[in-house]
Amino acid sequence: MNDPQGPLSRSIADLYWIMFAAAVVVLAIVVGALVVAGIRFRERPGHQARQYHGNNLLELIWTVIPTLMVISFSVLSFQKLAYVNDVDSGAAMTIKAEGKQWVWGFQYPADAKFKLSDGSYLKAAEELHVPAGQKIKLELSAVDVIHAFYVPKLGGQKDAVPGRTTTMWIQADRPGRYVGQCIEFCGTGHADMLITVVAQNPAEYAAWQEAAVRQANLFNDPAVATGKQLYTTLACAGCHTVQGLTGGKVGPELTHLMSQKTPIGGIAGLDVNEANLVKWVGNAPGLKPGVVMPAFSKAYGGPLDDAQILSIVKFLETLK
Ligand code: HEC
Ligand SMILES: [Cu+2]
Repeated sequence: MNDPQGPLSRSIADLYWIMFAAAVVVLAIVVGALVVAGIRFRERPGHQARQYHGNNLLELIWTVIPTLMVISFSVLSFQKLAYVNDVDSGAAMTIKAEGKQWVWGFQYPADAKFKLSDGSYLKAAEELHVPAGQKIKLELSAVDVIHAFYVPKLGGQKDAVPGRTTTMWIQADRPGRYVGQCIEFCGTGHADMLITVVAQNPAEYAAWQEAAVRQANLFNDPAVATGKQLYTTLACAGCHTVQGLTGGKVGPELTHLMSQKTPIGGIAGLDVNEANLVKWVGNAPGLKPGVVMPAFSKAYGGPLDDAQILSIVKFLETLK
């Protein structure tokens, strides 16, 4: 909150600092007067402390000034509330954020850009991508208990309540990663219920959105399901680990295969991509004589046809 990175959080912080400054001034005056009075009017040799009963001027001052202060704070707050609650005007897009023990899920708008091959629209968890410099409306809901959305640098906080929809908005001045947190205690995993908002400039945003849709479509591809089925039922499972799926120890772990920088089998030039994976799974010994991984392509005496190999590779491509 003391490092606002967008118009909404800045406007909230501004109001906060005005109130804080006023509170500091009041504190200084009250404590100052207390100290001065304590020293000046104390009982001491040659000075007799006196009892006062009422002082109209003083009482007027300390009634009128605080009243005026409270009224001006109220006016400022109500003005600000109108700005904070205006989620619609000028909003570039609406994203649904759903709180669930203990993760935030994000549903991107029903816009052609976010459309997936199965007709649904892009979804993600924990990380929310937004265009920098644009107002984003959030529609909050909750599945189980009350959660609250809060990314301090980009906006205020708002509860996500089961059974209803609440709205808020966020905006980032500049590209960057902004961290936030569920701010309503929601159970044992509450502290892990993190939010990362990634604000990007238009070109980066378009690139991310295209890649995210492509990646999500991989999972919608029926070939991926077939490939996963083949991978788990064939010998692959006995030799390779994919976390959460298989635990083989003979070959290298494949959990993050697609993020791997080294080429397949360590063979120079055989970078990890679809075409090379098809070759490798089809006929590993042909590419690396002596390797224990057998050839899987029928063409090399294995059990699988080209379509089956391609679907295994489609599944491997989901391992990021
Ligand atoms: C008998 C054990 C065995 C079986 C069965 C097996 N592999 Fe392998 N696999 C290996 C070994 C060992 C390597 C490492 C080869 C090397 O780098 O020399 C490997 C390498 C790989 C690689 C390249 C990994 C990398 O980082 O270089 C992929 C991808 C792969 N296997 C996928 C599969 C798939 C898919 C199947 C099932 C269709 C399968 N493997 C079946 C043992 C096996
Ligand atoms: Cu929560």
